[in-house]
Amino acid sequence: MSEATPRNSKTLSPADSGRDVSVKGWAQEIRNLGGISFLIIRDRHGIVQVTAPKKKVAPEVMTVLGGLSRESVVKVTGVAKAAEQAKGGVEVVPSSIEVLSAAASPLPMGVVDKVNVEADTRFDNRFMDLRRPEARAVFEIKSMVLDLIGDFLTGEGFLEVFTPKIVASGAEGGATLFQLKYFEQMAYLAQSPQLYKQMLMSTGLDRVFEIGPAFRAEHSDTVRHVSEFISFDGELAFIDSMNDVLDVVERCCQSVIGGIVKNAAPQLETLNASVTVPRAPYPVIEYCDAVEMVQGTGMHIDLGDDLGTEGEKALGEIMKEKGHDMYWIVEYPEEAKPFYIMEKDGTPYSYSFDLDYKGQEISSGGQREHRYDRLVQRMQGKGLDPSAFNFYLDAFRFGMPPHGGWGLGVERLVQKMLDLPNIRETILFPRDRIRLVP
Ligand code: AMO
Repeated sequence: MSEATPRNSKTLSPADSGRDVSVKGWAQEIRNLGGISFLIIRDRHGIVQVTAPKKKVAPEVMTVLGGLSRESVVKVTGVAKAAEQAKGGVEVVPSSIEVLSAAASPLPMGVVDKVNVEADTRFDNRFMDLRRPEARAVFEIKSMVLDLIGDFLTGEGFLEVFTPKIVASGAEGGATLFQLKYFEQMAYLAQSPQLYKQMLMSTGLDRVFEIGPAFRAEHSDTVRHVSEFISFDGELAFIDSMNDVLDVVERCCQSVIGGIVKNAAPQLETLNASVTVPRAPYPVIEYCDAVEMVQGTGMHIDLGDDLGTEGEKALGEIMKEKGHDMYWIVEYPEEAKPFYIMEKDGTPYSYSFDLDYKGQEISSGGQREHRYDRLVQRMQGKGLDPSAFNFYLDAFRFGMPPHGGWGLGVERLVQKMLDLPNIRETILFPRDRIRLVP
């Protein structure tokens, strides 16, 4: 007997008609209608219909179908048959059905049922939730985003690096540090590769990027904060001004979003999402003007304040009306920015920027203070003890070029691009103040 040809929902086609095939997947739906039974098998790419007319298939097959529980994993072997009414125009008439793993019942949640399942139930049963094609499509897109970032930056001469995630000091403020015991010392989970990517600027590796986990003990429960996210960081040396950084980030975002529009049509269709490439060049709004624009909506905000979630949203609305999804906000007050950002001399402002996408910050960065003395002064000015940063400061004492860079939250980019209501939808197993499992 000839071996059955392995097929899946993508490769099985009416051209297989008459051929012995085998398909594997989850039993999404089983309908036993007396004279005929239908089994819908789901795999990564879609579904395959198995049609079993009682008169034409072996009694053992009908017995298996009669006792099969939804979401069991099966291998069906049989003959492919062109069938107009079946998805893809082809069905399989089974000669055997092997249950590779029987699913218990009841299921913790439905996979294809139309009822709305609470987000918490979905995240509690994420393995099951991710069986939904629309939940999985997000991760196919996220993976493409990461590839597109890598392709773009490699093309621009950037080197991919990996810096430690167990660190001795934080760079983004003590409030969001996770502390851990590291043998006989105290250590932290890295909030950002900030200090390390800057140190690399003194080595001759003058353009680096990193895509890796970053950890923040965020106490507030919001739709855009989690305690573990993927940070896409870049740093480049010998810049003339902050604009050199804006230029790279803007072209990178255009390339990534353009790539998704071009290559992710099936996933976008599954998600019922439409993505448009933002208009470029992105408008550059000075912080002071941004504050004025937000004030103009009637919201109370003072010069010097953080725009905050509501301010960002209000600005997003204004910019949307002007036809812009992406825009820069530049030159924040130096007081509001970390020690490593360069001050704009003679002003209370700094060479810093945020990139906002549809009313939400997705990236921030700036030109760095590369002058050792000034850097130490800035640390002291912010109440930090420079001696805790000697490992970092040393890299500034023996020849550090002017440099700048950015950090971009990959999940926030994906969330806004796909208009998802919550950042958690873009994370396989999200971590927040409450959630530590699964
Ligand atoms: P910042 O703290 O603004 O800057 O972080 C950079 C980007 O990371 C994302 N992000 C988050 N995403 C999800 N959950 C969180 N809790 C969270 N916190 C931050 C955001 C944000 O814009 N070292 C600097 C970057 C630099 O100057 O190069 C930094 O980390 O999208």
